[in-house]
Amino acid sequence: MSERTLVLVKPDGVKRGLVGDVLARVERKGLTIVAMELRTLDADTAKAHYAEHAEKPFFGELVDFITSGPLVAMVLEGHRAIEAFRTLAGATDPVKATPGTIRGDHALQIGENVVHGSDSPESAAREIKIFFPDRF
Ligand code: DAT
Ligand code: MG
Repeated sequence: MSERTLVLVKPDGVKRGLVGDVLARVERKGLTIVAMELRTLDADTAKAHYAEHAEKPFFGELVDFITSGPLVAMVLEGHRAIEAFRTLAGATDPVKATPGTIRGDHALQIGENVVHGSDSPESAAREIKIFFPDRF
């Protein structure tokens, strides 16, 4: 079951020089990069991407953080790509993320957890449209 997922190396990951590490893990896993771009989000795009969290107390911080510098957005394709990347990423809270995962190896704070990966086929379709309109 081939599917697509939207993955971000967030601004903390770019600043810390972790783009290569994330890409190496993605490629080693066998997922295919079918689109990729370095860009800095404006607040409206960030709010659209994280719309499901609009009512959360951390929403303001989340938008400030994700717009704080360049990020790398990519679309990955492959067998069960959505779940496959979420497994590579590890738990949202890096303290709980298993060592060997991206977050488990590289992060400590929940607000700066290096990567984003879509969590369902519906989210993936919505997020891919935000970052790569008209490409898929
Ligand atoms: P994920 O990124 O694993 O899909 P999520 O969708 O629940 O997690 O949350 C989106 C991002 O928001 C998450 O990567 C980091 C931030 N976040 C989540 N819960 C938080 C909290 N309790 N405090 C601060 N930031 C939080
Ligand atoms: Mg999420």
